[in-house]
Amino acid sequence: MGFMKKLRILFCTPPYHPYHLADEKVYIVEPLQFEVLSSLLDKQKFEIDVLDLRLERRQGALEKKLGSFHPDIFVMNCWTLHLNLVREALQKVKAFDSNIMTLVGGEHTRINPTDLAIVQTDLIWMGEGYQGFYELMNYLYAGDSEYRKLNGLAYQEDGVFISNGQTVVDPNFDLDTLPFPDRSITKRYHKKYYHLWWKPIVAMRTAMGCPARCSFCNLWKVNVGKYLGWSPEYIVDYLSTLEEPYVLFVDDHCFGDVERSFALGEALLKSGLNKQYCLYSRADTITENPELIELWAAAGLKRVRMGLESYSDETLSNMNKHASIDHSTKAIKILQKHGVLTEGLFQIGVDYTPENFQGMLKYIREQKIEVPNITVSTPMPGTVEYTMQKDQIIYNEPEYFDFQHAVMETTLDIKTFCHEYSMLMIRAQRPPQEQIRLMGLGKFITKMPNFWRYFWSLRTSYKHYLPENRVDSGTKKRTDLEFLPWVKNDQNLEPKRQKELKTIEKLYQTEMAGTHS
Ligand code: B12
Ligand code: SF4
Repeated sequence: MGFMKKLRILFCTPPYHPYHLADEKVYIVEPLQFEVLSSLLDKQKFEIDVLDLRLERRQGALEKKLGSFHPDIFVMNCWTLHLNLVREALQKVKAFDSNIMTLVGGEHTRINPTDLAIVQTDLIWMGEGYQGFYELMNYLYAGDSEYRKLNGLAYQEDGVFISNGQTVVDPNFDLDTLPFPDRSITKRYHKKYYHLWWKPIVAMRTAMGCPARCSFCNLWKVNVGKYLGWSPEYIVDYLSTLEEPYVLFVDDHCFGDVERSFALGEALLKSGLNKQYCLYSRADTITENPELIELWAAAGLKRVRMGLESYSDETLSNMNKHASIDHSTKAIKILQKHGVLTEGLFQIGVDYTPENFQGMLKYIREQKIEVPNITVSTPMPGTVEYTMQKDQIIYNEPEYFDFQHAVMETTLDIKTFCHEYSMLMIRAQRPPQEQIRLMGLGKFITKMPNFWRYFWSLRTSYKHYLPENRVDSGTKKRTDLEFLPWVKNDQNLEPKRQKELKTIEKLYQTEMAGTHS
């Protein structure tokens, strides 16, 4: 196809699903992935708009936007829990106008692209978009079929999907040459984005990947397991362009390269930006580098989202966490010493008994963890745990994969499990007077009711476990979807690329077979 005028691209986020428990009650953060993709495009050729369906919750919002903007290309991102929502949106788009080209990428298409190999999808992107997306769009603009050769792309042709395999960022690629994320496309939503009581908040990525290898996580698998980051100068330059007082660094492990972390801390301190930062970090990095926290606290670090996972060393070891309860406890103390809040990320097991719930509560209370964030251990597609436990999954509809539903049989009956889970969240909260001190009275009054609604929703979530949704129910699902065959394009590949694809496939192993079709 050849386009003479500007191509209209509509980027669309999936909405929250009624089953998603940590939804707008807790956070809505900007779709950084679209800002990144937009930044790569030539605005002489493309007209871009964004529809954030987490904010535009009125019935028919998508259809209305399709009518007013009428895109040439409709782009969505898809995580595992979004699969059905994305499929539904694509069906709507094609029903509105079958000529609109549909393109999907994101976390789930990196892991299990075949789950979107449906008639309504034209193109699937697998992996990071920093390299390749620009070429893809330029080829489409020029009506040049050469786009079919791009790494990272799967395209529908003659009733099959032809896949060129996942793309990875070249480790020699200088990330600092990339333009800043294009926040002009989300401008009308900026004041509406928040994370807990921080509003308005901006999201920034300073690094990709993680040097650790936890069995329940697949974030370390991006870019063939390498940790890649932007320079402190680039990060500070971008932050200087932003008005928002709060910044969420979305990196999987922001302190993954300790030397860089010190340099970044220094640069932030020197910059005098006067912003408040929240980031993700492993506990052992903090324990081993307490001066890093001292430096960062001086630069504005206020909150660390730390994967503490459990109160038991045995469980941590089973998760291949390579960190102990001793690390967790020491890291919490270091953060507290410097006035940085610990957002402790924990997982409860489906085998939990009342004693286990008590054990976790005891640990959280003893450590005085300011922001306990407790999820349900879930074998996510693409992880080692998934490979080991996939036969035990009894609820495999994508909506359940939000880390807040038990996708495997629970030891307790499900109603008791949800009750215990909800009570744990409630009991783990710090006393109101302390919370008022942490977030201020105004925020406490406006935000707390939502948080309590969220805790309460955990209690009633047992209602989501419908018998007909069980794998063994014999119910036939989603008969309205037609899946197409998936063919790997391994013609004329350079030896380097062949080797890369083999390594990627090994990393993901059986997951590539498709889990949710
Ligand atoms: C920030 C964040 C959020 C924000 C939302 C941000 C957003 N963009 O919408 C908030 C805090 C709201 C959030 C909530 C949740 N999150 Co979250 N979140 C993240 C986090 C930390 C960073 C995402 C991000 O912005 N990355 C930076 C951007 C630039 O990278 P990216 O999204 O990967 O995009 C790149 C490529 O993937 C690609 N790409 C992406 N989309 C597309 C589309 C096309 C067409 C193309 C070509 C390319 C492309 O291009 C980009 C540049 O290379 C990730 C961890 C991670 N590393 O991804 C988890 C993550 C995405 N979250 C996850 C989950 C499970 C959740 C929650 C369920 C957690 C919970 N229980 O509350 C909820 C679900 C909310 C919902 N219902 O949608 C999981 C998803 C797992 C999976 N396999 O699907 C992740 C991967 C974390 C994890 N532990 O594994 N999250
Ligand atoms: S430390 Fe965090 S990001 Fe790194 S592999 Fe483990 S869970 Fe994933």
